[in-house]
Amino acid sequence: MAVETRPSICRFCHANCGILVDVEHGRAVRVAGDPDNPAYTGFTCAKGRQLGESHVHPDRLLHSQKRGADGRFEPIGVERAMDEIARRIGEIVREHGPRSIALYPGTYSGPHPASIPAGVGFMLALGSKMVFTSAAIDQPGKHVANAIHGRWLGGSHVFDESDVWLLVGNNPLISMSGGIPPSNPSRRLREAKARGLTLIVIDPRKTEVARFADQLLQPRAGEDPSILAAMLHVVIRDGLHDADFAARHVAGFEALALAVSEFTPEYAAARAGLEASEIERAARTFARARRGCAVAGTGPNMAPHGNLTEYLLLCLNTLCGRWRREGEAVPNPGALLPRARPKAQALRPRAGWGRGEGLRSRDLPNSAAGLPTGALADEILWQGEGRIRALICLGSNPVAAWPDQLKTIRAMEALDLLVCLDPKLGATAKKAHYVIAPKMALEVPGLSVSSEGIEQTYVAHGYPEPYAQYSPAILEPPPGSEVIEEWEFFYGLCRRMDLALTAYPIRAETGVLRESREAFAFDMTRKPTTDEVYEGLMNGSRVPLAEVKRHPHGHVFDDETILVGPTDPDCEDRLDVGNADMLAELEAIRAEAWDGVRAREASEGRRFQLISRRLPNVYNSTGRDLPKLQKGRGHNPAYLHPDDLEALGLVRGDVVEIRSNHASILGVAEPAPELRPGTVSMAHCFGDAPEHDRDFRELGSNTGRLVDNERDFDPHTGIPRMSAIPVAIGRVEGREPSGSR
Ligand SMILES: Nc1nc2c(c(=O)[nH]1)N[C@H]1C(S)=C(S)[C@@H](COP(=O)(O)OP(=O)(O)OC[C@H]3O[C@@H](n4cnc5c(=O)[nH]c(N)nc54)[C@H](O)[C@@H]3O)O[C@H]1N2
Ligand SMILES: Nc1nc2c(c(=O)[nH]1)N[C@H]1C(S)=C(S)[C@@H](COP(=O)(O)OP(=O)(O)OC[C@H]3O[C@@H](n4cnc5c(=O)[nH]c(N)nc54)[C@H](O)[C@@H]3O)O[C@H]1N2
Ligand code: SF4
Ligand SMILES: [Mo]
Repeated sequence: MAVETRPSICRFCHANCGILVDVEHGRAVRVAGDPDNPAYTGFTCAKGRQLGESHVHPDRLLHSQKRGADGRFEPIGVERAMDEIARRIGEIVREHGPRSIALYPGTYSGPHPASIPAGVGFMLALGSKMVFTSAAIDQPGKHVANAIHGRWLGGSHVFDESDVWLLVGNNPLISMSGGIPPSNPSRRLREAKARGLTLIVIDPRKTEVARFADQLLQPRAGEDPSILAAMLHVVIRDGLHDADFAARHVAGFEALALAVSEFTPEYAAARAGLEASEIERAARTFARARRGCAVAGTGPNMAPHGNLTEYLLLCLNTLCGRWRREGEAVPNPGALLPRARPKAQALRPRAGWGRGEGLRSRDLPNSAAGLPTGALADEILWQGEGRIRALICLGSNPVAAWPDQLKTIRAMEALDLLVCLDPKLGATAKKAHYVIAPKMALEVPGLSVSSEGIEQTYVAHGYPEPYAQYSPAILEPPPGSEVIEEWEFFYGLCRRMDLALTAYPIRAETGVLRESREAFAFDMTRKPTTDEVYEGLMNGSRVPLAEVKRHPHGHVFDDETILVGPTDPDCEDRLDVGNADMLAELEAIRAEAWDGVRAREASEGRRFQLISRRLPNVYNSTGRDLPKLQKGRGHNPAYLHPDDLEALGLVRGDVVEIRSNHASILGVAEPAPELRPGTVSMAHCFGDAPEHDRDFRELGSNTGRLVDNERDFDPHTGIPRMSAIPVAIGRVEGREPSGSR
């Protein structure tokens, strides 16, 4: 049979790269970048090139599974699985109320546009608000900060037009996140540098993106609030802020100025292990540029005070006026997003937390980042009325990803019903009562809408042009398999439970003001096709889906220029840079006896900081089992500075014990001269349950196990300290390590 080459969208990660797939005998035998794609221009990464392999992986589930009383899995027809699951959910709801059912959409709910809308629609139809997302253990500070700072309805400056960019703890060349557009970030960065862009990076590790930095600050982890407060101190002290903008659109300036007045560059530098001149220079460079944004990533959001870090970054952007003004064109008038209706005005702040029903555990509130996923294990293990008894994992893997892995495992085992929609029997799915085998990316129609829509939740993210792509399904599922799409599962449950399924559009937290979309009611009498569902979900898009479909290689729909309109004459809304809670948190940081805390940590042996990172060839817990990606290395190395290795008497490949005040894991030492000494940098979502600990060389170790979710957590979002964790590092010698104790 001839090889047929078909354009499509990669969905190994969230970046939606335009690809060309060679299909032969119904298999994707080769995946390459699509040079005819106008936004991605031929880019792919190693993971994307293995997308085809992932579909035919020997461990892929071709049938849904049910775990029997003996703990073994047997295949089950998916219709029967849905019958049984719907019945069980019905029983639990009748006995304990809808609140006892929770949904956790994770990483692989993103690539399929109908997945989350249907999952959340099912929960709403059921009457349960217990939807927990990975956003609350990712960058929850972004959501909280956006809410309490307020939204600028004209949108922000974007990367492609900027002359300065500040990255705080993110690595867009690997993660495809951080405001450098996900469409070929390395090309965009090279072009921007050639144009004269100044890149400033604040990261304890000289990352892939930091190699391009004009200024790299390599601080101690966890000191971002002090560093950013000191940058604001410099900006205000030297009068580098946009005073006209502040006078017209900003509230709280005096309070912020007072709060940062004690954060001198000298003070912050002492805390962060930097030179004061580095902070001075970064602040001046950032403020003196004309256009650009400051953006943080997962590192500082997982370190303590993530909300404050994100808030101070918004304050910096706002004081420097990095928002689009009247008469400027918006970069993306809308493709699959609705048409932009931008205005040069603020939309006043909203509550950052305390919104609606919270948790029993520790009285944690609901926040702008949603319910506190970092505490969901506690809510499942809760003794008493209102406990969560059933959990649906939608493309997610709690045992790999949640803080405090051992508690997470206890929680999964305590559930009356655990259902995973997952193509693998991974660390969590192994604990499930039912695993629903899903279709995979190339078997499902694709849309580039998640990369476009991210501007509505993360400042300065998304596409810098009205780009969109649609791909039909280009593969049939493997012969003999019975796999379904995630939305079909929720639709199937609704049909069985006599519920009407409606998908609601997400509410924009930031980004350009746009026309609205309508809720989409699924036809419950005749099952729609996926294309019909997409059509319904994309209602109100500026470019009709039918038009997007006419461009199989993707297209930039730059037929319309939309300018930011004037401020409404009666607009009194302001962006708030003086939020009292945030400034009180900052004051508390200033009052900390930080050197005493460090001396105590050191006296107890915890002289290192464990920091988070991402590896190029895995996507959270996915990709570890693809031989061409791992090339024989299945573990997540414990990266340490060579000086630290020497001081510890270690060489590459030695086994170390990494101990927090909560637990310990084993790691394989690897030298990394790009690290700030005193840090250990290790990727998450590796390892498995304790019975596999001895296989740490093949499976890696789970850094989440070191996290205590109850001792050191954010009171508003519940995210525990997942980076900048004080740890002891010790050499393991004289015995064959047996794993974590
Ligand atoms: N210590 C520590 N913990 C962390 C982090 C950290 O940096 N450090 N990072 C956090 C972050 S940012 C996130 S987002 C979370 C991630 O948290 P999760 O989303 O819970 O974890 P993943 O490992 O991404 O889970 C994805 C699951 O989807 C399955 N899957 C793969 N392909 C498909 C598919 O096509 N369809 C379906 N339905 N499923 C599929 C995979 O097998 C896997 O089980 O982890 C968080 N946890
Ligand atoms: N290849 C690949 N791509 C991915 C993923 C993956 O697993 N693999 N995961 C995806 C997911 S779920 C997400 S959320 C995004 C995340 O995207 P990013 O936020 O860009 O994630 P990282 O690449 O881990 O970058 C975090 C950086 O923070 C630094 N850091 C750690 N602690 C601190 C601190 O306290 N302060 C400062 N200033 N820096 C600190 C680390 O050294 C690291 O370089 O990536 C996505 N893309
Ligand atoms: S960056 Fe993400 S979307 Fe692009 S090729 Fe790699 S895995 Fe696929
Ligand atoms: Mo994430």
